[in-house]
Amino acid sequence: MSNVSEIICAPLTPAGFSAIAVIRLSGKGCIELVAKHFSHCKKLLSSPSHNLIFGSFFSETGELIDEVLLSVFREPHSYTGEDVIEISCHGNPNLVNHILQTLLLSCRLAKPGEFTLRAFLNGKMDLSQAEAVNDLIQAQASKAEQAALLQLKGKLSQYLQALMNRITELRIRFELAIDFADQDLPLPDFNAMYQELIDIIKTAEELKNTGEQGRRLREGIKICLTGAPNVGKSSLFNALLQQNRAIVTPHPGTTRDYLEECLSLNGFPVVIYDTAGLRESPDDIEKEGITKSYELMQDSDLILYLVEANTVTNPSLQISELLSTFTIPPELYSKTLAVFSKADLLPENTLKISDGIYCSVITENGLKDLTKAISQRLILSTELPNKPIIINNRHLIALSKCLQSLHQAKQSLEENQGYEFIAFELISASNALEEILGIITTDDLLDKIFSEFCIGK
Ligand SMILES: Nc1nc2c(ncn2[C@@H]2O[C@H](COP(=O)(O)OP(=O)(O)O)[C@@H](O)[C@H]2O)c(=O)[nH]1
Ligand SMILES: [Mg+2]
Repeated sequence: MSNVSEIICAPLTPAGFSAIAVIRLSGKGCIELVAKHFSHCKKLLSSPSHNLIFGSFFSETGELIDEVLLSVFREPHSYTGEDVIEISCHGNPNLVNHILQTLLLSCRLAKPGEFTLRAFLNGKMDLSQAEAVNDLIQAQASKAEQAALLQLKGKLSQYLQALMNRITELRIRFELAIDFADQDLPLPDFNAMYQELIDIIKTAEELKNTGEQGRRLREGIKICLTGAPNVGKSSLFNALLQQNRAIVTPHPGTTRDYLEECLSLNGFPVVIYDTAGLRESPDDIEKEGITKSYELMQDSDLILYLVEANTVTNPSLQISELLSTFTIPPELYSKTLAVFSKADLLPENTLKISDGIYCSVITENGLKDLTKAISQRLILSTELPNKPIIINNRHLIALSKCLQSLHQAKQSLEENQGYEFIAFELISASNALEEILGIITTDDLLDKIFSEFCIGK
């Protein structure tokens, strides 16, 4: 772990030309360090926290580099909890570099996530909130941002803290029961304690069940377009993305490798795959592509199976009957949505399969119905519940560990094992939750978490 007393420095804004760029320094002495290069040195040194000062920034040799605006934050009222100073300069990468090089003569470059690591170490936020900072920056769609923001604001922390308190209180009651048994005192109300344990398990399980929604927010919902060659998969892929991404031709077998793109649906991040059409092919590359198509289908949350609308001649056919004619393994039926493509080629007044989704990329008819059907099928509600969602895989693993211990405690109680076993399991359950909040951590874990951050955060 790095030395927390060192001054660290990094640009907060991406490299490139922009109106302004911001460089942040954190650590005891950082304000004095900048003052050595600043025109209004005295004003800066006596500046209160949360103050802005305009002036000139000079190099080590006294050469004017830029006019800058300094934002001063005094410990503990800063992002990191230490003295922090942010230099807003003009957004020219050469200027930024020159200022940075000047500063780096007296301090060092911050590692990825190091500002947030310090915020965590200085108690400005717990570990789950620190991780939410990164999730928020990397969120791919509005719902993922909302979930990360809730976590950053401490919604998950409060929920876990409350759960931890309940587990601790229950453990203390069991520990007291051990003493009571020794001293021949009247026994506590075990029924109530059992009921409380069941309730705790239920609360932990409810949180764990949000993990699937969390995974979708983190990784994106995977939707795979499939069907025979030439049914219009690539055309639909482009229409959903609203860009000409995939090559479309009248020749079957055009798409041999798969394509992958992201879009946002109802605020949920979606990864959509255009795949090679399913057929017996003599072409090795196409065969390989078809194998890949099957793998992607297994891995997807939803399969859109395209069938050309005018090839379906029996309108009284049930969708379920139709599914059995698709060239996909039966275990995938439950996550498959049949889509009737090229609906514009149907003669007028053709009878259609009831509740079949018919669409055309030429007239764009039915495309809205298709996205609506996808949302319904995946239960992409427009509102997220006002409850925390587990979006982080590390948290999900720790929560599973907690639940395992809680279930073990329940079993011990049902089997009338000693209360010390139950107390032991309850301690393990709290420890698992403490791991999420970072009350229990190791340097390795912190290094791993914060190395995934970008520089300057
Ligand atoms: N009339 C009509 N033609 C379409 C539609 N969608 C695709 N096509 C045509 O069908 C052919 C095959 O399309 P493509 O998207 O490459 O099919 P893929 O092989 O399944 O990816 C192309 O000539 C497209 O222009 C549609 O909605 N209506
Ligand atoms: Mg194609």
